[in-house]
Amino acid sequence: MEHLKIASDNYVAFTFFIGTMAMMAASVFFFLELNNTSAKWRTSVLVSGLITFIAAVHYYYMRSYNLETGDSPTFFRYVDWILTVPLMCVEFYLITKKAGAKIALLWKLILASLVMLVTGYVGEVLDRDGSVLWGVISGAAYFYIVYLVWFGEVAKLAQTAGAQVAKATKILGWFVLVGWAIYPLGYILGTPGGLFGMQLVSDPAAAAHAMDIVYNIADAINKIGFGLVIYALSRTKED
Ligand SMILES: *C/C=C(C)/C=C/C=C(C)/C=C/C1=C(C)CCCC1(C)C
Repeated sequence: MEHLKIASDNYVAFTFFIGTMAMMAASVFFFLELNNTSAKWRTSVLVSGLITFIAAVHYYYMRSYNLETGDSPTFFRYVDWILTVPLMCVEFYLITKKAGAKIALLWKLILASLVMLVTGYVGEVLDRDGSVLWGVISGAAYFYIVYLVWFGEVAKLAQTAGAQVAKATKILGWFVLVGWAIYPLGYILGTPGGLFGMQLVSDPAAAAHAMDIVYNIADAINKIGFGLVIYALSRTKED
């Protein structure tokens, strides 16, 4: 078997490796902490662990795929997102459930996230020439999620769910508004349509590398950060 060497300036491979380790470590942490988590928050912390665990398995594959082929593991990337982003919607539902969140709200969030991801995949893989249009549709679905979390049902329910849930929802809202906004930046760097026709990186290989690095950083921030906010909420004492 050929031995694959990683050049010290290969930041794509580096972020895939560190992403894999970070997701694994976070999963072990969330799963082991379940034992001393109160029953009320156990499912939420479990879901945090599932999100990073699913990502850890995908990162393990993406890391070796990228190392062996030099290509972007776009397919694995989207399979990961299509599983983990809806689980993040489940987190919003679980923490606002006590305040009366209905299953319909969960479906709204999941449906919007699926529209966001499927159109993103179409723009990245199936119709790259139309990447701007698909990115705009994806962005609209993204802003709908931002709206629900900041001003819509999620925000309103969180207000009546106690100070701690309200605070956690606010922080998660920042993750959605700022942390998730890193992804469209990766998309703009890596797709031929660029930013409404303006290409920021013209060399296709460099563009793909930039996209992978940006996505890897965003995943680490959002998946682990999101889980830690839920974990912190599970440690608060109140109602
Ligand atoms: C753990 C993975 C997460 C939180 C992934 C989130 C992904 C997004 C918020 C992606 C959004 C996109 C747009 C808003 C427009 C361009 C296409 C996407 C799919 C990159």
